[in-house]
Amino acid sequence: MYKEFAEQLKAFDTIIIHRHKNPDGDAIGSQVGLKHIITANWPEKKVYMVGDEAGRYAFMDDSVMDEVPDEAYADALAVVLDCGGENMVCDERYKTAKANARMDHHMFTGNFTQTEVIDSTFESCCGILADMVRTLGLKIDPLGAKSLFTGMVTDSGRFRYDCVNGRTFELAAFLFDRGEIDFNDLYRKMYAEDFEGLKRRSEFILKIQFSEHNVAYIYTDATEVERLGMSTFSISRGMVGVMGDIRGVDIWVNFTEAPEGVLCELRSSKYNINPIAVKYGGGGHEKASGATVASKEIAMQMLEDLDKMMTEA
Ligand SMILES: [Mn+2]
Repeated sequence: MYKEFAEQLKAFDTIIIHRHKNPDGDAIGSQVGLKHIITANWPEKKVYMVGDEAGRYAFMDDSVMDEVPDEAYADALAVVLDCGGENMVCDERYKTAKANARMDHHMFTGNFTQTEVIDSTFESCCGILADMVRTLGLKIDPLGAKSLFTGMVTDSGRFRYDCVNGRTFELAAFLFDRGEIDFNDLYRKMYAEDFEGLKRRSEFILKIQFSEHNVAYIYTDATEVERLGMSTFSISRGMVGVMGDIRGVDIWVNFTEAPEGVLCELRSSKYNINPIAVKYGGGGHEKASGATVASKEIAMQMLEDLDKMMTEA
């Protein structure tokens, strides 16, 4: 499967790299990483990266996106990375490219490009790219290796989640030997927080509630969202983690009222909460999933379902 993907890369002079919107470390890492894999192996090719800005991952080298005119797609290969759903792609023009391809590690829910490498046994898309480089004996430059390494770290929760196995460490070592990676510097950039952010997190910690069987949850209504002056995404995705290390809590969920509905971020350290996200029209991974529901009532039903999981466990 790597061969077919690499053949596509070889066949095109222009390659435009996409990934999911609201990028995380894996999205930016795989995007920058693939760019540097391509330029290391085929320096004559034109490679572009498109999408919304890198945000808190702007510290990553070479993570500034390119402005790409529509015409550029006519003869190009568009690659979509780290993206499990069509509606999540950062720039829809991948559909207008001469050919398109996708590499991803989210649960497979259907093809939406022509050539697809999907493997949900990997912790990150960066891990799949690293495996491709190693398997096919491709070249990678130090910046590319560092980018992939960064994405592996962020998507594996610093090598902590279930999907981490011997292969993860082999590939991390493979990248480490080829990158110029200063752990301390990198981890500091990833995990250090502004004091303002720290204070904000403490506000959310004080909002934590518990269901009857110890599912932790936070509910932020629209009035509070406005008062906080934060984006609903940064509340929903950014604050779910404050519940992550509470002793005795195996499932936690962050509810945030947004114009499109109540955003639900579900997490577990032990159980597969994905079917519950799917039941409410969402998706994701076994222990990290999300959904958007129409009302607080439905969100509370979801909480009941999660609570029920705890009694069955
Ligand atoms: Mn990912």
